[in-house]
Amino acid sequence: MSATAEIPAEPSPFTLAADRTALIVIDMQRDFLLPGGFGESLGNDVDQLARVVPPLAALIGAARDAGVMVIHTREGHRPDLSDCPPAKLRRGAPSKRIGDEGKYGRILIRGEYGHDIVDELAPVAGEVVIDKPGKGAFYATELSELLTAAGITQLLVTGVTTEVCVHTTTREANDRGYECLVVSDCVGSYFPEFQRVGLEMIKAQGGIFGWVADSAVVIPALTQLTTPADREEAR
Ligand code: TIU
Repeated sequence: MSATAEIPAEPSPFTLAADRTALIVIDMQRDFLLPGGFGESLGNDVDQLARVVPPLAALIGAARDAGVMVIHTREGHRPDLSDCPPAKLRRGAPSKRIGDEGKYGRILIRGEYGHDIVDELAPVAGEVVIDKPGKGAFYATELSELLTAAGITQLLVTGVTTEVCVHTTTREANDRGYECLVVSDCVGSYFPEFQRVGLEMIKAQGGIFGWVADSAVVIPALTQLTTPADREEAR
């Protein structure tokens, strides 16, 4: 056990630091993953996202065991839609829009069943859930203050969708000085091509936005880390 662990990531090794890392789980909500939700209302094939759940559940478990902070986000809006820009509401020609009644309650509205996180990845007591009105998790949320207060400088980035909320959040984090490692099998897109290119774009140009590695190498690194209890004992 040690305070850091080396991950064989691309484009270069990533040194994971136990007490400076958070795992961020972006928008693993029923509205994106289940038939009848927002994702499907936009014309997407929601089956594409299901494969993310098992490896992400294992990764979250490893982070919890290592005492690494787990932060969940949910994209959604107030029931009166006052925080939903008209341009977002009007966008495209979907069968249903944000705020409409869907199979799991009003689509992408806070407090509705569909807005919440899928059962398999439900937050446990003490984990932070950030409600965000936009694609990026830093926009109009308390995330920045929370990470600063916790001394976090590195993010393991997971969730959906790769080219939308995962990319936007990773770019926001990169500009704020965070080192981001995107876990390739724990992010998902409705479009296989966007999944492939989205991951390429993170690690291109010497890691222009960050690093990429899959859970098969990130989980063993997490298990090598000392836990907060170990670190307390060593003091
Ligand atoms: N439509 C789509 O791909 N994504 C979103 O609208 N939000 C997130 O990515 N969370």
